Amino acid sequence: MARGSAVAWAALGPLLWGCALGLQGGMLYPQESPSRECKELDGLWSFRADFSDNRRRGFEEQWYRRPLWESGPTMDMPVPSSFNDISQDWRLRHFVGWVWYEREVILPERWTQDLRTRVVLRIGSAHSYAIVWVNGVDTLEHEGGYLPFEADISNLVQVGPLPSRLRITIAINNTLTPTTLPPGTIQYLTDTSKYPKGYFVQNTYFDFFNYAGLQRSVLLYTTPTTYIDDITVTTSVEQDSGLVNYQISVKGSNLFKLEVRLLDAENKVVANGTGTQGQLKVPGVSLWWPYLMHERPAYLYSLEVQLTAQTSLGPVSDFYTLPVGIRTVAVTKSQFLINGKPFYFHGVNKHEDADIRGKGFDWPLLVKDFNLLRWLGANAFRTSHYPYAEEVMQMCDRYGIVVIDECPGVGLALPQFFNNVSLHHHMQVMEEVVRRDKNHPAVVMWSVANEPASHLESAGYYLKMVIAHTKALDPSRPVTFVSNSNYAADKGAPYVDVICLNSYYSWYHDYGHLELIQLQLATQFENWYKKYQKPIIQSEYGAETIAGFHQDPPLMFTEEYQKSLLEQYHLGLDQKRRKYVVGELIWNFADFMTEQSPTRVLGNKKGIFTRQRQPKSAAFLLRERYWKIANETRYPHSVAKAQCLENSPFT
Ligand code: BDP
Repeated sequence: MARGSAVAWAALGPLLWGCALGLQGGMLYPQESPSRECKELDGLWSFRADFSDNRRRGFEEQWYRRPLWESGPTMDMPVPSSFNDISQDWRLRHFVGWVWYEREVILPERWTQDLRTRVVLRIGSAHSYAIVWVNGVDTLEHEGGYLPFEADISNLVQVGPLPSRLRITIAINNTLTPTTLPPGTIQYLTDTSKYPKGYFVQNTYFDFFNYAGLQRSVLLYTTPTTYIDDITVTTSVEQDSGLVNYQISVKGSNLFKLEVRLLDAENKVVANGTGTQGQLKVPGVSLWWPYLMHERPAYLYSLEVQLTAQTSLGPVSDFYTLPVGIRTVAVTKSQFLINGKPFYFHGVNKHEDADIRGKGFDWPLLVKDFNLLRWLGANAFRTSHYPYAEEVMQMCDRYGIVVIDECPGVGLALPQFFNNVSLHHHMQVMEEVVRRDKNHPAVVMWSVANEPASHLESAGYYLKMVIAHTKALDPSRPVTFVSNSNYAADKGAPYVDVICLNSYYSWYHDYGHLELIQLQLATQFENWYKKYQKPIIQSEYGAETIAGFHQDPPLMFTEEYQKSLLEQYHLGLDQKRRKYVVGELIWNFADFMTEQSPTRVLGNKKGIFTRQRQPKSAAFLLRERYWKIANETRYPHSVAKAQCLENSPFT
């Protein structure tokens, strides 16, 4: 596709699932419907870390065979949560190896007696490698910590006289190796004058704490035995009509009928169709617009899919409803277009991170964060540096927060990490990310990595392959990775659609010299644009700031320094903003936990909010800027401005 003209991804048609390396089946978010039931297994689980020298006692003694308490002492562990900050045991906080979770559950009789019911066990995420047993039977394994996986356990629950009591055991290993994503290394320290025999440490090459455990919900859900396995939707716009292309995969039988209806936000049917694929036309469409870009942002239709099928045991029906936002995404050599209008990313980078729960999903935190994003006037974030919980993505669709969806390709810092095994795994992870998030209108771009050592030749080939694979999986969205390399040395940039750059002027070098920021930023932008002629996003910038530290004239680590650094960046960004710079994402939304080191004071403090989500002075500065930019870039201009003022209780 020639550069220079707008590349409109949405027009390229449905996803090419033939390109997948080996994923079986879809990963539709579990939902209740007339044909489906869900049973959440959140709450207290029994937990035991395997502190044995080789960390393998659990396997040697087969802890999955009997209730966990019979194998030794267990503790209560909340799910979802990281296990690290829950107890008073320092060994558990830093634990590397296998931990064991267990929970008993009683199933309703209708789940076990009706053989037209399919029972599925789904784990929202388990960081990083997981093995699952049901009643002692090896059921499921999964590698990778930030994506869901599931197994059909019907044949385990629908046998025997009293099968409805289930014991679910999950062993999780948080060790990171050169072929995991993120990668890591285990270093044995062999100097016996300093370290006991067998002493090792986990080295990571990224800047967040390697929280682990069952960090997202675990649940059981049912479908009929012939069921809607997957739905893929892409959208485009033709004059004032929206076009919704759908593709549905059905499993369990070939004898079925599919009916689809598209409903608007008032539950009025606006289009319908039949069969496994088709196109729905919506005249007078209400488009999905980002927050603050339009007077009616985040408009969602509902795609109702109804399946009726014949099975050997009689007829079954299945119902699934998918929220659909109709919008287009396109990139020119200097713009990022949503619905054909220039979109400027004014937002944040986040982490899944909070006191006590670590990376555990938490509803109050979710809603608080979205209220803060709205308050800030942020219209976008990047899922730095791994895919976030599905509930977060759903909120983005509903609130109009645009997402750059990043996979856990972070810490690819050493040459040995660019090997064939890692490449294959990385491609598979992209398949899992795309499979899970492909239908979210909020997701406008995939990011395959953060700050890989992209100056290496091997990294160039590796990134080329991962990006090409992601584009083949989803031709409907642009693809990027986030670089901190020099423009002349970077080997991955030729393959991306948008250049994303991290730079820390006056922080990691030229400490304290705020006066250099504008010059250095201008040089950065000009060099990259001259070489690649692609739109650029400043994907990270920021300064470490301890809330409550003050100094004027500004000194590093104070709130005044963070504000001044931001101001200088903003002056630099404004020089290029209407030319080819299409976004700015602050590092970071909130303070977050990292490994201990002499350069981190109880974690990374570059948040504009504290870890407890209280604003530092910079939050007010950023808020003023984001609302100002929103007022300049909104569509249609007159209506939306009034709306914005109404919506903001603080202006
Ligand atoms: C960037 C990384 C990010 C770090 C940040 C920092 O992408 O993960 O947390 O630096 O040092 O290079 O604060």
